[in-house]
Amino acid sequence: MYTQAIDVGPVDATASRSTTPQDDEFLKRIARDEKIEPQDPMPEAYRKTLIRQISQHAHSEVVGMLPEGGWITRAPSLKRKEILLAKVQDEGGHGLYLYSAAETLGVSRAELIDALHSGKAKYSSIFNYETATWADIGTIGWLVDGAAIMNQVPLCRCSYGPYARAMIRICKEESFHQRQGFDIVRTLCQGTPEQKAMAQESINRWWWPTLMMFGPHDADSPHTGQATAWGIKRITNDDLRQKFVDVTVPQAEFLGLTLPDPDLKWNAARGHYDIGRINWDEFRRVVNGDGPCNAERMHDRVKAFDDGAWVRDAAAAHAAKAAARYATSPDTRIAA
Ligand code: BYC
Repeated sequence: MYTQAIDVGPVDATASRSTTPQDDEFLKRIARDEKIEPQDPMPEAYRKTLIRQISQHAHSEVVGMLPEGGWITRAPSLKRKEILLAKVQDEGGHGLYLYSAAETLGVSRAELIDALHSGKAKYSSIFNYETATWADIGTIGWLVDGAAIMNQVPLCRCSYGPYARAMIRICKEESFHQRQGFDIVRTLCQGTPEQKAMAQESINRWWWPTLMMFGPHDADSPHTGQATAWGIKRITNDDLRQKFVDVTVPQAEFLGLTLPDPDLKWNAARGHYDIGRINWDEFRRVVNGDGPCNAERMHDRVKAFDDGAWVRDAAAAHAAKAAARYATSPDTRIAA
């Protein structure tokens, strides 16, 4: 449904100022679209920007397991339960690849998780909304994963090698997630009038928060200019949001659903859909901790982390024992 091959165009590294010969060489590599690897020299600000974005992304994947996880036991059939279980596990896996990618920049996982739990680090605003009905699971797959793919496919071309490579597998899995969500919504739309109404009510609640996932308008985005010049972001927030709207409107029409925006209309001159005004006050409230489910999500995440302490302790003890065995007798390596 979504291409894995969005054309991202060349990087315009001229927007970056180089202050040292080393920075100069770095910017030339960015302009040549070379991948920057962990051992390569890089400006400190580039490293920090990547840690910020990759760790926020990792946190979003892990917190994103919570709104859907609560529906695993309530999915309407064994098949739907199996699919949802696999999807939620995939999100956990995405978090792990992304934490690993962030660690290559010299930050520890413990520091990153601490920043999430203390409220210092952000995660996507979208996961602070309630999953009140089964239709919300379909809507998350169709709209939220759909928006995520639109944002993440260009990240497969990001200038930092470990992030770009992690995104390739993540995007393939997200495509499956998007299709399973669309399939749930389509099934509801072809069901009873009550089921279709449930789907419509869900879309009404999720449409605007989904558009907020792409971040503030380009003019109000403090990071887009530099991140684009460094080849981290390859397409801006507004351009990605527009691409998402343009592919999603026909899908909603196909399903017989309406999108809750009276100003949504095709603009033939632009060759795109126009949309109404996004409620940025709501966005800021949710990002700053005052959304419908922020407190609940953070409580559940910290509890899950604390409840899992014994698993981490056991894994660390096992690894230490295996390393000690291997140090005295390298033949034990395979058994370890
Ligand atoms: N929510 O200058 P900007 C998933 C923050 S997981 C919260 O545009 P940037 C899934 C932004 O961090 C989806 N905060 O920043 C998982 C910055 O704050 P700081 C997650 C937001 O970084 C499970 C400030 O606003 N995807 O799909 O250039 C189940 C200024 O913004 C948001 C990713 O993380 C937001 N929506 O661009 C299902 C993708 N938007 O750090 C699905 C990777 C903005 O200055 N990340 N902010 O305090 C990105 O592409 C970019 O980081 C963003 C923001 C487009 C999100």
